[in-house]
Amino acid sequence: MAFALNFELDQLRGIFEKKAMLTSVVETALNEQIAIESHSSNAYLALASWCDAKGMEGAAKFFYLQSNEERAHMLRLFRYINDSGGQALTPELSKPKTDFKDILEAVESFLQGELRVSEGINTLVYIATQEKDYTTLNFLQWYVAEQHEEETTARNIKDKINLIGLEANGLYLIDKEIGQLATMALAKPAESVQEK
Ligand code: OFO
Repeated sequence: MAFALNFELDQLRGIFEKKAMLTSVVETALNEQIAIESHSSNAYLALASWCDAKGMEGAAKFFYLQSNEERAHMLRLFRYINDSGGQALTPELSKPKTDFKDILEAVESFLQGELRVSEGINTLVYIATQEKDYTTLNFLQWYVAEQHEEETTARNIKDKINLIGLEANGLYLIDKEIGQLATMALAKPAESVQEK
């Protein structure tokens, strides 16, 4: 009788517990990346708010969008960890920088943020390779491509600011240029990552 009961309990556990497919090293590294993406989302929200307060509507639109994208990247990691039998951890938020000398400093902080994200992704790729976790390696390829794109965008905006300059109506033109990037991004199909 006791044997039959234990057998049934084991079967029930099998239904409710997903088999862990991640090593604890990979799961910890993925959770660390969640914290990085979450911080980026928060930092870009602060950037958007600073632009809004300075009357730069185009740049504000761009950074609000970037903030949403980073949250989507964080959720993609959440889903992956939990779908792989691990547990995604909601990260603690550190206070982001909320004031900037000018739009050039704001964009520089965006570029530095993206470089930090790329560093995190590269570390994850290294760890997944060491752990021979080829499924995670495959999952990370999307992030590798995304980071290449985002770093290029940040560098292009910085180059444009340096080219146009902040004098005369430069700020107006820069704001318009950055706003156009947001409009173009919004015209693309939305990210397919959703909260459960
Ligand atoms: Fe998710 O950090 Fe850039 O895109």
